Amino acid sequence: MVFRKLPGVSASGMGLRLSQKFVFLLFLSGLVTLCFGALFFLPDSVRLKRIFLSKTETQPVTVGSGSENDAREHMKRPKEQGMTPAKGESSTKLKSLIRKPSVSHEATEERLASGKAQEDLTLLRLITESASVKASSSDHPDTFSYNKFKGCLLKPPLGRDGGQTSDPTTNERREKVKEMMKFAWDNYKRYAWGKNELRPLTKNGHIGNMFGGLRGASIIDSLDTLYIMGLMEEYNDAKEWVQTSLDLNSNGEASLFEVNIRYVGGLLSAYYLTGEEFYKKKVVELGEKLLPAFNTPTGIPRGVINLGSSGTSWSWGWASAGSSILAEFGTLHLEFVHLSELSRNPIYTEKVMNIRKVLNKIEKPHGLYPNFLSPVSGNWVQHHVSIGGLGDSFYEYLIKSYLMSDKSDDDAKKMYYGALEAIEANLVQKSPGGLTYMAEWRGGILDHKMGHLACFSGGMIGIGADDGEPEKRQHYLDLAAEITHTCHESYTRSATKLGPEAFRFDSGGEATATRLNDRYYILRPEVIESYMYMWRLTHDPKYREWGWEAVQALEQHCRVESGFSGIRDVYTLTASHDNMQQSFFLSETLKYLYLLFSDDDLLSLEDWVFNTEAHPLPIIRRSCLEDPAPQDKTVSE
Ligand code: DMJ
Repeated sequence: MVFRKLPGVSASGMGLRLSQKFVFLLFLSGLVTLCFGALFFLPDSVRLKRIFLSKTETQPVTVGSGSENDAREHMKRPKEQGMTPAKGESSTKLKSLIRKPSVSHEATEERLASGKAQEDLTLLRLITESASVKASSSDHPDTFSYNKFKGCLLKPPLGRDGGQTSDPTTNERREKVKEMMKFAWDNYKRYAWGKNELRPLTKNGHIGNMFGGLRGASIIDSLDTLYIMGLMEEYNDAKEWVQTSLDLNSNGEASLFEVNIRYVGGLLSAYYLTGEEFYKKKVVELGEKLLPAFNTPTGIPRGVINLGSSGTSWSWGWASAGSSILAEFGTLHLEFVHLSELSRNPIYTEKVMNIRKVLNKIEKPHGLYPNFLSPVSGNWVQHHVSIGGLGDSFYEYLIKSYLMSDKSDDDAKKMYYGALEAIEANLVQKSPGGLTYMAEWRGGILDHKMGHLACFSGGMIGIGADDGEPEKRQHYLDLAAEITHTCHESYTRSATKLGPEAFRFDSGGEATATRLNDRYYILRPEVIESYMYMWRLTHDPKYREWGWEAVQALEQHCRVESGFSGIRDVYTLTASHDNMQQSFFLSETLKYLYLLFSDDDLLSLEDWVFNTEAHPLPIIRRSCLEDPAPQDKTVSE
């Protein structure tokens, strides 16, 4: 016994004074704590830790490719970053804890006795800590369920009869468009297979430098078009190429925007339409490679990214003072939200929500969004505003984000209608001949020019009309129709009946290109895109007629022996082809034409939004997707 009676000190009980007892107890409890803590340093401490910690905390990092840079660090399990676990047992378990509060008293006691209550508490702590991002991750089951997704669609994706109409003329036209697609595809396959685009005059492939060494842009862009047209042999060739030959381990410099809208968008659509798991795997793998572009002081991504392991990014050399471009960083939202949806990793959504936060914080001149923004300071670099090139799809993605969220993304809605109001107040003009157009704005001075790219805005304003203020709905629909009419005029006023790259409303011109270098047409879709939306919204037969005029003009002036080509001058009948079959001709121009001549239930707008490359992405019906009841209403084709 180490205790002994000290001389001159009064004793009590065991012969120790009260103060001595206190010192002894203090010593004892210190000793116990020390011994207990030391257990954690023993080699076999993992077993002990398992008693006290949730499994998630002890599992090794399995997601992501290393720690070369910040973005890839984010790809590790979110728990390590102090975020909600995006997937894994703890969130699922917690959900069950929370959703089943009626656990019996006996069961609770049993868990207490077995020490499991501690685990429960740890799990509860985790969910409390992560409450801020709970909605984007822990409410999700571990993996995306394709069947459940399909059960949440209101209509079969391909409609009742593949979208075939009961009108024979419309069907013939639809068949014609399908034949054009087959012709474009067959020639691509024959002369440019695996390259990015077909050069139809020289009968070879084009690689270009937009996709950072990625190949097969025309294949990825065609997957969904081939599929909805029922060109199954061709679709299967495309699918097989993606499975066996789409190599994502490229080390080149890519446009973040182009890779996102074409590759990410194309793969996402292919997955949602077919349920083939390899598309999902590929697209998430590709999504990871895009994340380093967001490593800037503001989180606004730069335009160019190295897809290799360095993940370095920079701004386009031609963009003002190292700025990022509105239409580029503003055209990621739809795809990135779906990347989070499929991967169960909230990082993608967080990245695009941050862009929105930055945009909401800065002051907008007259409520307008200029085209160039510094990713370093978060300030506008120039006051050039355009609904055409450099700005266009940013506006498109605001309204489509709202629609894709099943009308729950109120921020997007607010930003869209706010922007539209500013556009109407500052940019929308009426020509002396009565044509409504969108001018460009340069620091308060109007440039009375409208780009072909800006012609998408007829469709955009159309699809947003119904959710505007009640008293403005008809006005928006009228505005959409007027702009679509103006864009059609830009076609009818040319010799070829195809529209120029840009048309003007000054120097005596009305909806015509007055400058030589604006006269070209590169198989762009925007005018036809607006016809398609306006047809769906109004069923005015003129839109189908206008689409048919475009088909005839494409056949006459752009079809060559081995594919379709852009032309250098829409005002002359002496053909001068540019020798390029753009991949967006397959994904957008021909798809929108096909949809125009189909029933509305082919890729119904009740279920789908199209990304800016016309790849259909499903509306996310959160309440249905998260309904724990099994889906039994799987929609059949
Ligand atoms: C396409 O790649 C997309 O529509 C993009 O938003 C704008 N340009 C082309 C088509 O013109």
